[in-house]
Amino acid sequence: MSIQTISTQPYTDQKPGTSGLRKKVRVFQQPNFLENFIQSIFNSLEGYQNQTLVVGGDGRYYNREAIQIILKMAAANGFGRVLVGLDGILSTPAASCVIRKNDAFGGIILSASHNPGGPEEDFGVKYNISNGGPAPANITDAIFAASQTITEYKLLDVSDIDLSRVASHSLGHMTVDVIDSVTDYGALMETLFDFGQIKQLLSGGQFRFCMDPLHAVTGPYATAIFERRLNAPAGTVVNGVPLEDFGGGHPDPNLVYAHDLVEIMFGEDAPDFGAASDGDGDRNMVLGKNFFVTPSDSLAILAANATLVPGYRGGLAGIARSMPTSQAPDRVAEKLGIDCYETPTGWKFFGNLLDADKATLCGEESFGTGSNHIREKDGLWAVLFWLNILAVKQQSVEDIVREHWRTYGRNYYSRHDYEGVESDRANTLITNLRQGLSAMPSKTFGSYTVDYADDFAYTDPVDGSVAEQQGIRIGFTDGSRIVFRLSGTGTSGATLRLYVESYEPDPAKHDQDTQVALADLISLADEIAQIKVLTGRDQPTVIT
Ligand code: VG1
Ligand code: CO
Repeated sequence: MSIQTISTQPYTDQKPGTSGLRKKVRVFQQPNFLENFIQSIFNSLEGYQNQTLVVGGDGRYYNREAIQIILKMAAANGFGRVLVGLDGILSTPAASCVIRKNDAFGGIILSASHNPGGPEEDFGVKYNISNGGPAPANITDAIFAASQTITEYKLLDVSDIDLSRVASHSLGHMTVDVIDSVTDYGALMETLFDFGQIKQLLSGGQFRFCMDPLHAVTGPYATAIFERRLNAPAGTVVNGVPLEDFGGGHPDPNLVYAHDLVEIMFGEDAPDFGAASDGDGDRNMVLGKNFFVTPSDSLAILAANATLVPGYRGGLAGIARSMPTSQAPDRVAEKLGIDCYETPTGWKFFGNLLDADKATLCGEESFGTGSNHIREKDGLWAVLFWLNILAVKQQSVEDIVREHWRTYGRNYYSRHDYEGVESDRANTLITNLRQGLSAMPSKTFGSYTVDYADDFAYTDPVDGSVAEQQGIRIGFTDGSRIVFRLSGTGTSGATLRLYVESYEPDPAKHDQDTQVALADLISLADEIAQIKVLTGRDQPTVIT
């Protein structure tokens, strides 16, 4: 058993995006590509000798091979212990939980989240720090810088470890503990929610619930927690076995990709509550009987009802939402007399707010909700939160949402994605918008007058770090907004995201179809950004 030092050369394309490094599997399989990136992570860190590292992934194609490589590299680089999920499986929220619970130095999560999996699809690597959250920009910048000058990496020359049983192994001087993927996470959930009451709801025979993990990592967690621990009937969890290619689908919980669930929830004799989660288990979609809850509304409703749930009985310190997320949570914060922070897209921007106890609940419009219990968004947590509220209030999902709108007004909200656009065209569109910003204020478009127009910049209130160029915002005097930004998680071409929001206080006008309610703003967005002309697309690829 010896430490090998292997010569290598930099790859130029190892810059992490919104959430880690995401590439096609074939790119990761190039000689030394994964090894370079892992060694670059280690090279950019200090003080990890003999410390604990957590490793796990969403089970997608190449997960197991990557984990064996990472274990051998961690051992050769001097880590003392690695905790790895059984079969290499850890959901993103579970990894965050395990890092925090075991005082680990950090963690490596293997996932491309909601992107498809399989030999021709996507893979990803993300580094999380000791608070359990995604590495902030200064660390990901350092990793990228290290990847540009790398000359060698270290690997322990040993055979693979058996990840299929919970057991402890020695790898040189390092210990590898294969841990049950669900135990720590399940125990944490039990401290936050009223499991007794949820159990009564789920096992009473009256209330019907359907959970669809889309053949991704949440399957084992959902089955263990809902069906085994909370006595939900067998079959409550559908598509619950993680597959390397997610059954060929997009493990993305929205109305387009979670079609099985959508059919059930909008079909005849639909269950009372339905939910789906994404590839790595950090996203959630929540549905009532024939009713869709937007992620922005979901965050607002969880916040407004938080004191019904044991873990949040003491109230919230604050709320944080990403900039493109609707302003529905702001209205709840205002009523509660707490702050609502507006951050750039990506969970890494919530870490400091959570650590400093400035925010308790956080959320993004992209089906992400979470709290200070960990430092990642958490799909199953959101589902349990809703179940706890439903168990207490004994109302339907739709009634709860409509009651919320009556109290706070309704924020009509939609996101239009233009996927796979040529990068040059997408960049031109954003550059043009940027150049037009200064001339925008006070301009009128039909009944809309521009109140402000900027390229969103964020100063972290805790460490003062600044993030610029985080999305073009155009706000109108009636409170409506359109936002444009380019995705930082795609693996081919560019994805343009258009976010549109308007506010309707009048309950008599809360029954409109979202796309109809937003139609004027949507055509205005096209007029301002010339989306059709510049992307060459007539319509978005996905509307959520
Ligand atoms: C997208 C979402 C963003 C989310 C990120 C990671 O990023 O918009 O809100 O934090 O994915 O989510 P982008 O840059 O493509 O818009 V996940 O579930 O992929 O870890
Ligand atoms: Co995800």
